[in-house]
Amino acid sequence: MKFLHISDLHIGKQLYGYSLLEDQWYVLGQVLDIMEKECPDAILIAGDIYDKAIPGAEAVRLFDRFLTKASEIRPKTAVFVIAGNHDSARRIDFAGDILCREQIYIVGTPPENSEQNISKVTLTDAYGEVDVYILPFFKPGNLRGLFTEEENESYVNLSKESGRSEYDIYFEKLLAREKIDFNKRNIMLTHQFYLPGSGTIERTDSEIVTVGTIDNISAEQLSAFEYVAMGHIHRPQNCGSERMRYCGTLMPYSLSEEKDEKSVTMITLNEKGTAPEIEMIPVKPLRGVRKIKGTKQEIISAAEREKEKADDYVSITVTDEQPGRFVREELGSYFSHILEIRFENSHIKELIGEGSDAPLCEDYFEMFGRFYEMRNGITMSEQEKQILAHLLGETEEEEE
Ligand SMILES: [Mn+2]
Repeated sequence: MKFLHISDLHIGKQLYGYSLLEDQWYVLGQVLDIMEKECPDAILIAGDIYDKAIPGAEAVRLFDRFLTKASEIRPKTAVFVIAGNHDSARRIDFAGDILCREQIYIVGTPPENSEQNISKVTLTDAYGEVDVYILPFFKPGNLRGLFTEEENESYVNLSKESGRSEYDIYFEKLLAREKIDFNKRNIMLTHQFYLPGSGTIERTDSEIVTVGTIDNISAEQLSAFEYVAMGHIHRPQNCGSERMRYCGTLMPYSLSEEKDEKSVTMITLNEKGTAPEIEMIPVKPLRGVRKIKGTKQEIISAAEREKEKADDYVSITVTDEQPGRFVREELGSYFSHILEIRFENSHIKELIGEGSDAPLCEDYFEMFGRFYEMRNGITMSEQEKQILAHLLGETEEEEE
């Protein structure tokens, strides 16, 4: 049985104010092509469908289009979708009971009371049955209704005494309620912060990072599953084992992902007891995300040589001592998607000190002056100072 695994679509996300919808459709189009070519039995979408709990209309339309196209592919591919921490669980649940008739299994809300279990769908191939567990993102508070008051109290105490996170303990209790048949092959689709037994996880700047280890879960709790399709971490990587994997995003969502190779993970399950075959199928972004540094002339010469990269999302650091006043306008004719322009020269180093933060000052006029110098590498002109003084005067009046 063959599965594709993707996650963290973050449809509707913006990068420094640029809409990424066109880029997102471009990579989702490649996913549809891979589905056509590889004919998987199912695609697993491991959470963070949207970037926000209330996504924009265009974002919803884009995912609707993807599901429609996916459902038209023959032979039929089952689609499994869970909510991530960025999604609204209840909104993701919309029309779930109807969609499952099309073999689109969307689960937003984790089990909430003692009657409910983790959603499960059983698929069959020549080697027998595969149970797919569909567990959307949960916080410990979402699972309290599954247990008695005394149990909940004891779990919280256990967390305090043992130093294990409440997430880790609640996940253990959640799994223990399921009657998982490990004579069969089992798949888990999940969106939590799992950590491997040893080693670490490589994070990126496009995830929301929580402080410390408040939300981590030991991935070893899932070691008896044939494959665990994880979402949440944006850089593709295994979580302690080949069979537990964060597939990562389909495209870079921060400058820290400049060198990431994005892909769709393909999993082939054979007979129970044999290791699954794992393959990464590369996905190319419509536009790259990259950092550029040099003098204006160096940057422009490189841009002229590499015209095909003119539409990349770029963070540019200009190192000229006298960069001039219209750097953004000048570079704007070579790059269509400038994320930011930074300056680095002796003047700025003197201002902020090598490797130290700029000193705080109380005076708004002086503070803005420093900011201006840092951004532009030159001081304000007399006319600009007058404009600033006028604006500061206005805001002071408003505050009163
Ligand atoms: Mn995410």
